[in-house]
Formats: sequence, structure tokens, C-alpha cells
Amino acid sequence: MKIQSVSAYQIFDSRGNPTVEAEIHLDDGTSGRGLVPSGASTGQFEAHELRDGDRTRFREKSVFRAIRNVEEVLAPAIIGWDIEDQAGIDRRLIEFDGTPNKSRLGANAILSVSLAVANAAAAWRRVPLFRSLGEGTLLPLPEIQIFGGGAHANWRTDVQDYLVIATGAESYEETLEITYNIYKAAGDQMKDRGSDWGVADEGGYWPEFETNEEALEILVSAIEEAGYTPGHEAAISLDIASSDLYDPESGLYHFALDEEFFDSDDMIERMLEWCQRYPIVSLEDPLADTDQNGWRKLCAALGGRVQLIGDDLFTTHPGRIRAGIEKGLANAVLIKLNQIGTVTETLEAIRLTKEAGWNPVISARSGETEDAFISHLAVATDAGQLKVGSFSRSERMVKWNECLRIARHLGHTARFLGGKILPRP
Ligand code: 2PG
Ligand code: MG
Repeated sequence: MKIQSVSAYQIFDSRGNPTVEAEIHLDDGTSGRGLVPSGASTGQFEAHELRDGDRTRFREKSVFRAIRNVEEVLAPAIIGWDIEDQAGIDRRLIEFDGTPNKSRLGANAILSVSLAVANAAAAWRRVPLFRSLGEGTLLPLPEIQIFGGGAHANWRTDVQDYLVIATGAESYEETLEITYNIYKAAGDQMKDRGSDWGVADEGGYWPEFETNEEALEILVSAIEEAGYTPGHEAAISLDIASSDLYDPESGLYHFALDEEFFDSDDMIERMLEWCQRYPIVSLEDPLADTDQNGWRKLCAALGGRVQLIGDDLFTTHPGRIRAGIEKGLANAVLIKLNQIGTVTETLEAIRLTKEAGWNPVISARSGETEDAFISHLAVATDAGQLKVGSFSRSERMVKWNECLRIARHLGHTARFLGGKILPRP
């Protein structure tokens, strides 16, 4: 079935910032939309998010140029193409941009079209998106944020995400129940402390802590309070997002809350110590994207027992992932569609990661939309893990809820590996 029209609009993400939505109509009247998310702690190697930079419109954040690029450049390039040829269409979108980081037309423009193609193809095939995208049947193990910090909470803590993984759950549904109980228990603790708190960009609590480590202690006690044994039913995952804490000139990491500076070796030491003292099973961006020596050392020391996820390190870029695999920098890759800008390149990033025996973790952005594409992507590719933010706010819950619907759809054919998917000593 052929593409008849492509249009684009400015909509708003979960922070209220402008973002791009594309809509594709096919010759038979079927349609599909693509909604683009947006990061705050963005990696320097990400594909380019095009914003107008016009001070008189939405504080420079409007995306009218990206929208024009969809309608004037990308639409004519793909009208009349077969909707089932996702790879061919994505190749054409990339060619029409012509830059290595999609900076001419904007990765937000390109991704909106690529996502709309995938959604329209699923609608035309009359199957759910996950079935149209792949053959997978594996329900993901969620990583769910309890406390938010860093760039998502005005630097209340230096560590960006304190998350839990329900390692002891036997089903996807049970992961949500365990996490729900821990999230609520953490909320009770916030009330008991009487300190100032609210929720951060991804729905996790945004509390006042004295130190970065205090948040870890409270997280452990919230797991206990909820009736679980830390490290058994539920364990801890951290996104340090440490590229934001790193000064490449001095080579130092700065934990402002703790008034500490670390060089790479000290940072590795601190991560090893935390993994020793707390039930941590996963660390994301424990080191900066340019600190490759540090990554290699940390991976040699910890990679056999803790999941080490590269987010800013790889930016979902197949070339960067391939190089990282060769150098042994990590053992998992965070997968974000808008870091690379097309569905096809994202699928390639996931394929490479899995081929190396590493874990792909499909992830939302801190600025999200009401779309649940990534839930389908996680199941379609048997990725095994999904990170969406916390257990509150509808732009987050829509993703967790969509996996429940996919589980119902799959019925007895659904699989779940739970904590077994994580590296274990
Ligand atoms: C991350 C993401 C999501 P952002 O660092 O993993 O938590 O944040 O979208 O701001 O890059
Ligand atoms: Mg991250």
C-alpha cells in the first residue's frame, strides 16, 4: 500500500515543551502517527534535535522549521512509497538529510516520519504495532525510578535516577505490583521526613537529601518497608548520567551535593564501593561518554556481576556500539529512538547489542509524550528490559499499561525472564 500524504504538527511533551508529530495517510485511507520525545541530559553524540531558536516563540524551543522540513522535504521524498518498506524509507530520509547527525533536517523531523511509517504499516497490516515490528514475545523487566535528581530535578542530587528492578518477580504484572509497593513506601518516608518534596520530570520523588548516598539508604529502607528483601525481590539500579558531572579539561567528576571531586579511578572506586554496600544490579553511565579508559577498567572489574549500561556513551548509534563491543566498554546499551533518529537504525542498534550477548534496555526520554511506541519495540525485539521513568504520570504509565495489553494479547505465548536477564556472579 502506498503513502498518499505526510503532514506534521507542533504538539507538546510532558514538560510542556514543543515537539513534532507527523501523520501519514495511505491510499486506502489508513493512517499512522509519529510522536517524538525529547531529552534533558542529552549526550553530545546524539542526533540533532532541531529547534527554531526564535526568542519570540516558546522561549526558542518551537519546532516549526522541523515541521516545514517534514512537509517540504521529506513528504515529497516518500509519497508514493510502499508503506511496508520501512528500511527503504528510512534510508531515503537519511539520504535527504545528508549529514552524519541529521542536523540539516533535524532528527526530530526525521524520527516523526519514521515512527509514523511504522504505525501506518501496522494499521494497514491490521496487527498490533509489536507484531508488525518483529517476532518477539518477551515481556520486559522494568527499571522504575523512585527518586529523580540531576538535570531532571534541578540537581537535588548529582545521581540522576535511583531506580528499582523487581528482580524476584515471576511475571511482568508482578514487577508492577512490587514496584508500586516500593514507590508508595518511599512516598510514606518522604511524608514522615517532613522535608520538602515533589516529583521530578519522570515522576520519581524529588526530595531533599543530605548526600547522594542518603538516597540509596532510603531506597533500601523503602524496599524493606514495602515488605521485600533488598537484593532478592527487588534490587537497585542507578543512572549516574555522569557525563553531566564530568569536566573533560580537568578530567574530574564533581558530586556537588557531597562537595567531592573524583578523578576517573576514584569514581570507579566509588562505584565498586556502592555495589559492595548496596544491592545494586545495574549502573547506567557510571562514567562520562569520553572516559573510555575508565569504562574499560570498570567493566573488567564489575562487568561479570553488574549490568553496565552505556547511554551517553553509545547514543544508540550502531557505529559507536560496534566500537564499544570491540573495546569491551560495557555489557548493555540504552536504546532511545530519538538519539539516532530512525526506526531502522534503532533496530540495528538492538540487533548488534544482542549479537554481542549484551543487554539492550529500551528507554523513554525525560520529555515524553502520550505515545507507547517503545513498549511495542521492547516486546517486538525481545529486548528484555524497559526503562520509562517512575510509576506515576500518564506519559509514563501509558508505557507500563501498554505492556499489560500486549501481555493479554500474547496470552500463553508471552515469555518473561525477569531478573535472570541480568548478569549474575
Ligand atoms: C536518561 C534519560 C531518561 P534524558 O538519561 O537515561 O531517564 O534522560 O531523556 O533527559 O536524557
Ligand atoms: Mg541515562
